[in-house]
Amino acid sequence: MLEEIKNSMNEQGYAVVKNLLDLSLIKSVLSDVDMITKAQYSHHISDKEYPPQEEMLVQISQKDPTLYLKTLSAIEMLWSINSLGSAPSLINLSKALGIKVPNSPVRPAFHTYHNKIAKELKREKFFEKTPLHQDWPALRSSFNTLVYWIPLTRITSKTSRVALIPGSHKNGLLKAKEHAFGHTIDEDEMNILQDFTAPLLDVGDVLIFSAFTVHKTLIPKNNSDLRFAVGIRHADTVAEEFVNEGMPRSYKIVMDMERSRTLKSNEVSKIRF
Ligand SMILES: O=C(O)CCC(=O)C(=O)O
Ligand SMILES: [Fe+2]
Repeated sequence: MLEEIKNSMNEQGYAVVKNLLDLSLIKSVLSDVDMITKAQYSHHISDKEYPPQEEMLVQISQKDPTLYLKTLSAIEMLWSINSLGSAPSLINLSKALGIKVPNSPVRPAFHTYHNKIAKELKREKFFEKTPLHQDWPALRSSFNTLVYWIPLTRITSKTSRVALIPGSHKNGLLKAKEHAFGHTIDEDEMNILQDFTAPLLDVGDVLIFSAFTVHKTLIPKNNSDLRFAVGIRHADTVAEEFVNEGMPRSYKIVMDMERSRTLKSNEVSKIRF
């Protein structure tokens, strides 16, 4: 099993690992996501009744695409999402694949796709799906950095999902240009690119790929599902190339001083444990 995963990672730059995650971890994320969605909906849209979750998220995006993106960002702060990334099954697999001291070079990402939400995001010039890219330029972490793409909903042939180019990790870092997403692979490099593969996954399965594997979001025709996935990265803290650079961080933490200034002191004292 491990040999198969290693071979696939070395040759194809990706591997599908069946039943890697405990379903209770995923249920706990979904339950938190549900509570967050309801809190945003009842406060910003209507406190009469809750429509199905998909409808609540569509309405939030229609009211204000930025509010929708803030909702995703709040979801990315969840401990339940962090628990997926630090699950012993993932940590042990990373170690078995050569990551000696695993770290998280970036916070977990909550990836969603829904046709109607995509339309609202496009309207405001936000990116609604990822273009062709490698993850490594946004991380600049160890060369053996692993990307775990963890579906929280079943991925069928009709679901939006990750499409990868097998073996593309072997070309190392490709030239990229700027894009609303951050960066995208330069058209000049396209001639080395061949066929895509877009694995189908059950909840509990994990798609793992090299941070150099070229991939993008694939949207099948007639897609109408709401898809949730979590993106986790494991990098090696003691990799030579990272130690050589003095272990830099690629993301800066900037405190929003404006928020702190506008807090009303009488609201703070209500707290009871
Ligand atoms: O979920 C997606 O559509 C894109 C995911 C992705 O690019 C990633 O996990 O690195
Ligand atoms: Fe990516």
